[in-house]
Amino acid sequence: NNAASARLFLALWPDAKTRAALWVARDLVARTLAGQWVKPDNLHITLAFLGDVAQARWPDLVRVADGVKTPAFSLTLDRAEFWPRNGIVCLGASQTPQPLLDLAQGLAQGLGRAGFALDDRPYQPHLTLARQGHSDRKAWALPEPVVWQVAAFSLVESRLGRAGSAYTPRQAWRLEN
Ligand code: 2AM
Repeated sequence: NNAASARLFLALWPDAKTRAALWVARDLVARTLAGQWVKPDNLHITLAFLGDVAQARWPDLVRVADGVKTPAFSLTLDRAEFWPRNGIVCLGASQTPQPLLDLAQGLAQGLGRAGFALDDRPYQPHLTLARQGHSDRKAWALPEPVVWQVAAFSLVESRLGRAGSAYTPRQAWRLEN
């Protein structure tokens, strides 16, 4: 990473209250299985992963985000999942709100039109709790779902440090009420 570019992604970034609730759920899940746990400040749901973006492209990115008009929505994370394919332990929703899908799709389309390279895997909203996980179960219900009032999305920078990745929100966009 040099100063002229940054590793970026667009994400749902939890407010303090939601982050605290996520941490409670994470503690419960952490009791039952092993993995490399994500730090509390890093918890998020990716909307679109951009990778290294040159500074000169930032205005184009902002324009795409400005152009997306989706309503605010409520997201209920009610299940934990283990994905044996890549070892990810995450929270998910048994009911994905349509505005979340619209938001991710709107961003992907706008970014594609603006010439940003995105991976073409189908969007699967998830909040990663741990990587390199091990579990016998593939999915289970959370005793207490986390209800997240999603009112904004963020452009987040990822920097690799000695203590692992640190994610910093750089800009936020409010969803329409
Ligand atoms: P993950 O949690 O499933 O690993 C920062 O790396 C965020 O971007 C993570 O939430 C990660 O998802 C997500 N992401 C999506 N596509 C990615 C990719 N191709 N490479 C790295 N991270 C990606």
